[in-house]
This record gives sequence, structure tokens and C-alpha cells, in this order.
Amino acid sequence: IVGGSFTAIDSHPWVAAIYHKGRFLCGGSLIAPCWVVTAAHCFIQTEEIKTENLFVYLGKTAINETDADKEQSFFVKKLINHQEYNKSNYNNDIALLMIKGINGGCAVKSASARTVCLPPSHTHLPAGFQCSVAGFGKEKYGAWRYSQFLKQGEVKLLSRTDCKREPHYKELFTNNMICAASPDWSTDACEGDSGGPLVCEVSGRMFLFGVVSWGENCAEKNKPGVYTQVTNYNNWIAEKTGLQKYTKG
Ligand code: 4AZ
Repeated sequence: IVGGSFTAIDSHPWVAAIYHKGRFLCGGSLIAPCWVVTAAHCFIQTEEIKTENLFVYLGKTAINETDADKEQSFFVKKLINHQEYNKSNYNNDIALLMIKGINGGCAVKSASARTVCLPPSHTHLPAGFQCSVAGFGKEKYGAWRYSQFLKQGEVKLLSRTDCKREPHYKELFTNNMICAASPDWSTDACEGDSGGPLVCEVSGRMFLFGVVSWGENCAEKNKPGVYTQVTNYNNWIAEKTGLQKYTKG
């Protein structure tokens, strides 16, 4: 995260940290005790990513430290990349990880680990709505390292027409994306935040509206952060996980 502020995992307890061969790879969000939502582009790289080399942590505040009291660690039992993920334009940049605890079982609810709600599929938030993005990604575009500690930043949603038009992303912006930025362009997701949550508070509850996906540079004027629009994938998530879809009440 560029700009924003350091934060405790207890304030973003759905944040998952995904590691590949012992190196931090991407963020994610816990949506059910056994399921993490993340970005497909994290797993579709030059090097083939095998599920046996992936580990997921909940309750983590620092990337290179272990807080055994707070942390829960998991294997990845199943990696499901969206079948229509398009690596040339990042369309359908969403993936699911089925996690399994080192001692069996899934995530156990605590002050530092809990699920985030999925918004109902029809939900539409107005332009200017303030949301929060969190992650361990770089604090500056081009930095050598990721952030050692979890950060969060406040960003506002742009309208779809704004995301699509000059000086923004034009045809690069698809109907499966949302874009958000801070009004002064000081706060944004950056490399390493990918897969992590964009959450928005509606009626006193936090909902996962976006998955960090891409953007031109970080915190650059007229270049908002682009997120996978989670509300387009309720059916896909329900189908792949077998979880009950959101129902009113
Ligand atoms: C990345 O490389 C990345 N400013 C993620 C988000 C943004 C830029 C780059 C958005 O993973």
C-alpha cells in the first residue's frame, strides 16, 4: 500500500497472506472457514505454481515474523483459478483457495482471524463511496521490498464511465472490474497487494467488494487502482465452493 497507514491484523482479520516456496506471494480474503478469495494472476506466472508449494496464513501482522499466539497456518488443498481468466487484460482475475489446517480443520474464529461478508450480487455502490484496501505490498512503486507490516488505505470508488474514459483506462477496463483511488492520488494498492481485499462498510458491516488486481504504477495521478468486481462472481463462488449464496436476512 502506498500512503495510508500501518494497521493491526485485528482491524482487517479476513486478510490472508499467501506464500510460495517460503516467499510472500499475494494477499487474499477469508470468505468462509475453508475458503480464501484471491487473484488468478498470482498463480499464472512464468514459473508454474504448484499447490503443494503454497501456504496461507491468517492473523499475520508482519511478513517476516511469526506471532504464534495469533497466527493460523494452512496448506492449500485446492486452487481454483477462474476458467475465463484472461492474462492479457486481467479479465476475471479471481481465484479460490481451499485451505486445510496443519492439524486438519479450517480457520478458527479469533480476534485476528475471521471471515468477511460477500455483498449480494445486485449491490451497487455510488461513485465517491469510501472503501479500504489492505495488504503487505510495496510502499512505493519500484521499491525493492514489500512492506514488513500490514497497511491499509482509504480509497473512493470511481464511476464505471470514469474508469473507462480518458485520462483513465479506456478499453482496458472491463465490466468485471471496479476502480478506486484517493482524491489526491496519494493512496493506492501496489505490487504485492494483489489478491487482497477492497472492503466497503454498508449498514455497519464490512463487505468484500474488490480483489486487488492491477493498475498503471501505484498512486499515480489519473491511474486508479483496478479491482475485480466481486459481485459479478457470487454464482461462480457458490458453484466452486458449494457455499450457500447470500440470501436476504
Ligand atoms: C501489482 O503489480 C499491482 N496500483 C497491484 C495493484 C496496482 C498496481 C500493481 C494498483 O500487483
